[in-house]
Amino acid sequence: KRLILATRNAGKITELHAILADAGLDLDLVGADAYPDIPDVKETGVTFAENALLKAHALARATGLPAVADDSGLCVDVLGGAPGIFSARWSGTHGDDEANLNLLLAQLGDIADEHRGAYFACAAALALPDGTERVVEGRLNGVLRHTPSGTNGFGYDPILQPEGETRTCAELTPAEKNAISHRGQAFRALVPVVRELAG
Ligand code: ITT
Repeated sequence: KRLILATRNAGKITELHAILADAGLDLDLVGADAYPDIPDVKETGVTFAENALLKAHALARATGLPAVADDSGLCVDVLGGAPGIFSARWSGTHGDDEANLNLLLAQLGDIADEHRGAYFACAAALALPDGTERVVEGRLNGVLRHTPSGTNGFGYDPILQPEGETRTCAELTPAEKNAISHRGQAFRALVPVVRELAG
């Protein structure tokens, strides 16, 4: 049985394969890139959950198969939660991880460590072709470094140091990151729901 991963973000796809396999989900996972004719949905929601549901529904409707989607981002305390749902295009160029990260670091300047709190958030949504939907969320708290460090992961991983860690997310192994991450938490919570409704 097939489950569509309604994302074109390569970093997410790698992590989702590992998270879902480790959770014992025995479905044939197919990324949105396998359906190049299905246009990207406009992310018009104002929350991670709304946007995750929009993406999951678009793929489920167009393929006739169950679909899961991830909407995620980095929420910075002193920026009132920004970039939040705009994390992928903070610099103006969608998916330019390096430009997004550098702009954010410039905006924070030399603000002291005690004011550099931030968290990653992830909404994991499941949609079925008949319109059934479920969504769960995960969160990883941390502080933002002054300079990037580490080469694993993607996006803002080189600057987010999780609470209780001395390394950034990009210095953790993939398994270490998935064990504590916003995405790991959200998708592990979604697995029993996928089994029940789409397994
Ligand atoms: P899809 O919509 O195709 O899934 P996207 O990259 O546009 O891909 P989002 O709108 O959910 O997805 O944006 C997520 C952005 O948030 C992502 O590009 C990163 O910049 C950041 N982000 C999310 N999870 C992250 C993680 O685990 N580590 C680092 N950055 C992350």
